[in-house]
Amino acid sequence: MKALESEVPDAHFTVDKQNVSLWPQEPPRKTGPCLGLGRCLTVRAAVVLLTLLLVASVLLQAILYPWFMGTISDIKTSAQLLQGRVDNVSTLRSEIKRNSGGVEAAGVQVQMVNASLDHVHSQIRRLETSVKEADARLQMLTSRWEEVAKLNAQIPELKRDLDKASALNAKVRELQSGLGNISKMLKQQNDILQMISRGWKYFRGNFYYFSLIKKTWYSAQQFCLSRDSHLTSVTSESEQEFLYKMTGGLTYWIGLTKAGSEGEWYWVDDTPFDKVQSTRFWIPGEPNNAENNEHCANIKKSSLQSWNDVSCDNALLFICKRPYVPSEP
Ligand SMILES: [Ca+2]
Repeated sequence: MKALESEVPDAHFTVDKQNVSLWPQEPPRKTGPCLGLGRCLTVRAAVVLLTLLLVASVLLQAILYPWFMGTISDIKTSAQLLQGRVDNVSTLRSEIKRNSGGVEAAGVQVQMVNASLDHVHSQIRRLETSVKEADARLQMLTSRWEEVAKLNAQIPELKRDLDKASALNAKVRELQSGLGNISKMLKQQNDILQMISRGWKYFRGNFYYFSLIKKTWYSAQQFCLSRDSHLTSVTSESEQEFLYKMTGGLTYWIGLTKAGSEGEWYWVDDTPFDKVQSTRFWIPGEPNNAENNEHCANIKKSSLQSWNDVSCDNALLFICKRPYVPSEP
């Protein structure tokens, strides 16, 4: 029995200063001797095995714990580093986001700038076109200006020519006027010559016809009317002188008459009768209205005082008078 007790291993040992006991301190309760030798051996082997396993486990723990702890610490450190990197990555991402926003904004600005540049380019092209047009116009104006300058240089010469032409024109007008006057005078002379050729005398704007036959005063007036004239009136001393000189002492009817014995003397061609002036043309003592029947006047003498009143029924030579009216050219 004692040999068996000494073969029982000590179930008490120390790990990490802790007392480890596989069973209580007290020695196992003494049981009765093994019921069988085989069965007792099996129990002991199991105990040993368990003990070995336990020891191995403790040893493993003792060896592996620090390693695990180190590994965990490394892992923690690595995790912290990773966390730091992750943080850095998110910071970078947010920065990238921010930057990408900026880049987008910059892209928009670049597009705007490009659009502005396009606009500026189109304006520059337009300006270039305008400048070309202006240049062309300027060239045209310059050429025209040169033409104007040439014409301007010719102006004094043209002015002199114009003055000459003007003077010539005035002379031509003068000559034309002279020619017109000459033409008129020729026409007048022609008219006068024609009348003279028909037996009329011309004196100061009037034609006078001295008849060759005798008629009563009324018939003589009718004759004169048929020749666009009247028996003559006497309106001035010079006319009176012309007439009495032309009569040559013969008696001629003149156009002086009165309406009845009480009537006033009047000229048959409607010339106003100047009673005062006419006083000098009567033969002294005339008009005497002999027998109250002398209502027509004649030129009886070749002198200024030549008029006499006689009966209108007498047959006498007569003088027609017709004012000269220039015929239209
Ligand atoms: Ca008389």
